[in-house]
Amino acid sequence: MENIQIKKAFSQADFPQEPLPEMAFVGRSNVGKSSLINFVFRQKNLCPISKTPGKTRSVNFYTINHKFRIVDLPGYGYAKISKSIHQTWPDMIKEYFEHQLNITAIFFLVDSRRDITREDLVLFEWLCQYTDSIYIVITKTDKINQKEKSQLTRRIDKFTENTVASKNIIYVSIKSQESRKVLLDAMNQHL
Ligand SMILES: Nc1nc2c(ncn2[C@@H]2O[C@H](COP(=O)(O)OP(=O)(O)O)[C@@H](O)[C@H]2O)c(=O)[nH]1
Ligand SMILES: [Mg+2]
Repeated sequence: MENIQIKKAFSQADFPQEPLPEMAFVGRSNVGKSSLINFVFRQKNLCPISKTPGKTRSVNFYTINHKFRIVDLPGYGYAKISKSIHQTWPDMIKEYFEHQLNITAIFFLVDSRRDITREDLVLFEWLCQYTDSIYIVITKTDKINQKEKSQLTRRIDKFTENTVASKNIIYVSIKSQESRKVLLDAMNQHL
């Protein structure tokens, strides 16, 4: 059983000071970020799952066995009035990437049933400056069939060609134990 310590940060001043490898999870609100973190660490309520998108405003740090951290960033893309692309990114996403220096990998989550938008691409490209180890994690794959999966793969190939992520695409579902193993294997490479 893992030892997990949780720290919620509402401002940069609350970010953990002790340098440990950090793996950041980024994704649109409701993409399945909290569910996936709970699933990987076999916890029921480590990350609260919400029916109301856009609720989490804090950066949540989960320190695992005093060895590394999983960082659950606020979901983006949820704004009642969105004036520009960047205004739908919570400020804390920017603060996190600009201040934490031990980011060893980024997991960029995309919902298998939603179209990849221009907003996703802008954020993805911006994130690429912070690490060479960026994974595209396609979530909720239990909801799509084989044909939809191939279509999705083609679209993703198109936007990742010439980027570091082209070989790091992971398909996951919290209903598949294999997904858990695949994710843990990827994380293990960045401890
Ligand atoms: N079918 C299915 N539903 C999922 C999966 N992962 C998450 N969900 C559902 O998607 C919704 C949003 O999940 P949540 O983890 O709160 O998303 P977050 O906003 O990105 O943290 C919840 O209703 C989850 O039960 C999955 O792999 N398969
Ligand atoms: Mg969440």
